[in-house]
Amino acid sequence: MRNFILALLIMMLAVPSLSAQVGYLTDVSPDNAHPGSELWVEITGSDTHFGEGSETTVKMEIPSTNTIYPTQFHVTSHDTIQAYFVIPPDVVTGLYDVVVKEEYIEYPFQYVWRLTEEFSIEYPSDCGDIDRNGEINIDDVKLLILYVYLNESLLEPMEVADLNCDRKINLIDISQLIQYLFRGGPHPCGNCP
Ligand SMILES: [Ca+2]
Ligand SMILES: [Ca+2]
Repeated sequence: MRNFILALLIMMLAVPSLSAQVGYLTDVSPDNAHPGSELWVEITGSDTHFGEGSETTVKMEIPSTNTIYPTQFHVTSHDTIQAYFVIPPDVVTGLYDVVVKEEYIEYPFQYVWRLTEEFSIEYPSDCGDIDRNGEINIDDVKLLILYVYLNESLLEPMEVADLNCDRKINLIDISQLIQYLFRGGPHPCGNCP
C-alpha cells in the first residue's frame, strides 16, 4: 500500500505543468446574433492551449435544451479560435454558452477542459412591433394592413415592418405576422440577418 501511494505521488508530481494551467475564455466577438443569421465568431482565451490537445470541440449550448455546432472552425493560435455558426431561424432563443472543450492525454492521466463564455441569441427587439409599444399583437397587424392597403404612414424606421427582410413591406409581412400570432407560425423575424 505504501509503495502504491508513493508511486501515485510520483506520477502526480511528474505531470507536466499543463495540468495546472487551466485557462479561461476572455471574449467572444460578436457575442450576440439573431435567429437565422450566419456569422464568424472569434473566441479568445487567456492561458489557453487551443490546438495542443488531442481533440478540440466548439459549440454553443443551453444545457439540456439546445446545442448549435459550428459548420467550421479554425484554431488560429493558442488563444484564438474562429468559428462559423449558422443559427437556425427557429432556434430556441436565450443566453447560450460558447463552449470550447479540449482533451489532453498525458499518460496516465486524461484531462478535459471545458471553457465557456456567454453568447446571446435573440430576435431583433422591435422587429414586428410596428407601434413600438413593446409587444407584438393585433394592433401591429392593424397598422400593417392600414399601411399596405390604405397607404397610411408608419413610424420610422419602417424596417421593423419588413418582417421577412426582403426590403418590401407588403402582404407577405402581414401574412407572417398573422401566422405567428394566431396560427402558431414561427417568429416573424426569424429570417432577418
Ligand atoms: Ca406592438
Ligand atoms: Ca417584407
